[in-house]
This record gives sequence, C-alpha cells and structure tokens, in this order.
Amino acid sequence: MNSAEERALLVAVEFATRRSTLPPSAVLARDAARISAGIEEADAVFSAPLTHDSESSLGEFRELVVSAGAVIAGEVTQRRPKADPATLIGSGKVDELAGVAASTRANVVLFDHDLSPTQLRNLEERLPSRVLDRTQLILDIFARHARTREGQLQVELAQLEYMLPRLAGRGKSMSQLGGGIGTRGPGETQLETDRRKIQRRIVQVKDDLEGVRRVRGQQRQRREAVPVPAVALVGYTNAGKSTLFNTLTKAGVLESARMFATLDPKLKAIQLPSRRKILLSDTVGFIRNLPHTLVTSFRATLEEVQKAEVLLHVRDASSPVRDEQKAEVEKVLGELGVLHKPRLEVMNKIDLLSDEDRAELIASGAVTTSGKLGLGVEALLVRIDAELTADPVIEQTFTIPQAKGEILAALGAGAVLRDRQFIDNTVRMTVAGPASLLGRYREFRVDASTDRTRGSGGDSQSPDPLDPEPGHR
Ligand SMILES: Nc1nc2c(ncn2[C@@H]2O[C@H](COP(=O)(O)OP(=O)(O)OP(=O)(O)O)[C@@H](O)[C@H]2O)c(=O)[nH]1
Ligand SMILES: [Mg+2]
Repeated sequence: MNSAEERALLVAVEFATRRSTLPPSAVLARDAARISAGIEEADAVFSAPLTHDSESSLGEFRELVVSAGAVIAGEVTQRRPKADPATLIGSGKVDELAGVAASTRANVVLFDHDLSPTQLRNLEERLPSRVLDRTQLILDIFARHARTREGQLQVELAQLEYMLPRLAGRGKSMSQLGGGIGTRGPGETQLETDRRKIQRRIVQVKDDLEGVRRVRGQQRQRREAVPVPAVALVGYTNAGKSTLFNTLTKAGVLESARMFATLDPKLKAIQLPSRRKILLSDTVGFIRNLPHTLVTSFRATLEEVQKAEVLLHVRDASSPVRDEQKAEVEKVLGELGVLHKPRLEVMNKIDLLSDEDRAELIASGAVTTSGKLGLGVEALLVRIDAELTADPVIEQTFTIPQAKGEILAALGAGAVLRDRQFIDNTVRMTVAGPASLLGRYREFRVDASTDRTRGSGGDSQSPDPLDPEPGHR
C-alpha cells in the first residue's frame, strides 16, 4: 500500500491565555526558518505564537507524522481560552482550516489533540479532507511496528474500539478506504469499517488475545521456575533503550530512528560482573499524553516493567526537554504502579554532549552511557548488580539426590557451580547464586543451620541470609 503520497495538514491547539515565552523576534526567526526549510504554503497560518511547551510538543507531533509515513503539507496553530465542544477549534477557524487544506492540497488533517466523536463528525463534514486525531495517529504507528502476534492483536483491538463510537457519519474517512493513516491495521490488513463486522471482530480479537496470553503465561511460569531477577529498560521514546539493550546483550533487537520501533518487549538473559544472571527486557517507549485507552491495552506489554525487580530509566541526556521527558516517564510509571521499585537513572547519548556538559554530568555522579558507542556499559553493569540488594549472591553447599533432576537443573541454570562431587546417589555441590534461589532448597543444605528456620514462628536468632522471605516475588 503506497501512502508516501499522503499530505498532512497539522493542527496544533493550545488552550491557554498565557503569552508566548518567545520574544517576537524569535517567533519571526522561527517562522522564517520554517519557510525556508521548505514547509510549503507559508500562509499556513501561524495565528498565535506558540509557547515553548507547545513548540516542543509540535516538534514531537511532526516526528510522529513523519513516522506514520506522511509528508507535512502545512501547519496551523491556534490558541483559545477553551475547547469548543462542537469543533474543538471554533467555527471560524474551521472555515479558515478548510481553505488552508484546499490550498495545500492536504488529503488528511491531523489534530495534535484528541477529538470527541461529535467533534470528529462535525470537522469531517466541513473539511475537504479526512480528519484524524492524535490517538489515531499513534495507533497507526503502533500498527506498523507491532511485531509479535500479541502486539498486533492489541493494536487492532485498540483501533477497533476507538473507531466504533466514531463510525456514524464517517463519509470520507471510512467509505473510500484508499489506505493511509488511520485505515491500516497491523500487518498488511485493512481495518474493518462495517459496524456489525467490527463488533464481531472485536469479540474475535479478544478471544485470540486471551489464547495468546494464556500461552505466554505458561511460558512465563516455566521461566519463573528458575528465578532470575528481571531488569527492565524504560524511558521516553527515542531515548536509546533498544540501542543500549543491544549493546548490553549484543542481541539483534530492532533499533530504529523512527519512533516506537519497539512495540513488543524483548527479553534476554545476560550475566553481570558478579556472574549473577539477569533477564533484561527492552520495552516500548513512553510518550507525552499517551492516550489512556492505549495505556490500558498495552498493559500486557508493560507487564515486563511490572515484574521487574529493578528499572533502568534510560534518558536522552542530549534532549533539551530531558526534564519534561523524565517527568512524563515517571507519570506513566506511577500509572503502572511501579514507582516504589528500585530505579537506576541512566544518562544516555553522552556522546552528543559538549565536553563541558558531559564533565558536569559525570561529576554529578550520574550513570552515563552512550549505547551507540558502547561507553559506560561496564560501569552500568556493576551498578545494576549493586541495585539487586534485595537478593544478594551467596555461596552454599548442598547434598541433592540425583533423582531430583529439576533441582539440579534449577541450580545449574541460576547459580554458578563452584564444586561438585558425586557421592552414592547424591550430588554434593557448592554453588554461588541468589539467596532467593538457594533458599528454596535449604532442606538440602549441608550446613548445621539447615533446619533452623523451618516451622518456627518467633525465633530471635540473627537473620539468616538464606531466608529473604521471597514472598513478594
Ligand atoms: N548519538 C547517539 N545516538 C543514539 C544513542 N543511543 C541511541 N541513539 C540513536 O537514537 C535513536 C533512537 O534509538 P533507539 O534505541 O531506537 O531508541 P528507543 O528508546 O528504543 O526508542 P523507542 O523504541 O521508539 O522508544 C536511533 O537513531 C539511535 O541510533 C547514543 O548513545 N548516542
Ligand atoms: Mg526501542
């Protein structure tokens, strides 16, 4: 499907009365730069100077649009005290927009804002092109990047559920499905547009999703039989998570300059300097104002984050809005209920900083990396090890009957073998591994204290490192 010809007119709206923080000269310079940079039809109405906030938000919106494969035909911005319930931007502005859409030959008008079903319907009636809002745009990008069956089903479900209440009166958008943003499902499929078929499809997709999740749950159980602490990379989209993940694991995970290249979590076991094994997972990037429906349907994808013992918050140290991005990421982490977890902040892309800024960052004690150049990776691994304090690595000796193959396998996979002897039909082995793993097999310990903790409630002896009460895992 060729959507390269898609010409998008961007509409940014700001509901605030506050004045621009840019001096007028800066606004002029910016507009001039934009015009000479080839954004066509300079009459593309800059009716209100934007604040810094909306300026960076618009930049991000442009990136999303390009990620969706469209060409930017023009931009319209507007500031109003509050949203118009019927059209979001107000009737007069809609007329103006219709003119710009026609003169820029835009075939799709994209709002950097969510539209209610009513607003969408009214706008479509009065504009010559298809109209899409921010959620649909993001869903479209998700649809293109979903790799696993589960990811694809999640995206399709979110798309269908979003579309259903917005179907009525969709003339241009839905009846002449010629492809383009908002019409693509995951893979090469086109989205269904008939109400009853959509409803049936929703039931089907939910069913399939249920099946896929069941299988995944079983796989997870198998994985968790060998307790290896999980560490998840989280962060704003484009912070460099996949690149760092690759550098850390040398795995061939897709990395891409386009946003949301990673939609499905990637998982890989790696070994830390202490020889402790961890499962590292790469996750989908967070983004400002991620539509709530999405957060819900992507909750399964973010399970890795919820299960992780330690989070690595990967930050783009070179971004001028890195602090806003950090706040945004922490907001999402709050929604996922994981703010209490140990979190290691990683200032990434330090190769893009000036020598001065880099020195300052390092002096502040921050963990600094360049995933791209492989800088700071060893130090990062050491720091991860140090964060896993809840489950320290200890050394113990066990005598295990050879018949207990599953225990031998679990210790073999989760701990480092120091010594092993075969005595009669038992294996006497000394291993170094996480206390939580070794604690499971304390009945086979050789030490005299082996039986101490069993069956007694209020004993006052000093805490046994083998008894971390791993009930929270
Ligand atoms: N200069 C520089 N560029 C980097 C570094 N790390 C990543 N990049 C680039 O930044 C872009 C985004 O990197 P990704 O690793 O895909 O970012 P991500 O956080 O996984 O993005 P999403 O999966 O979309 O959330 C790519 O063009 C990378 O080449 C770095 O340390 N230095
Ligand atoms: Mg990624």
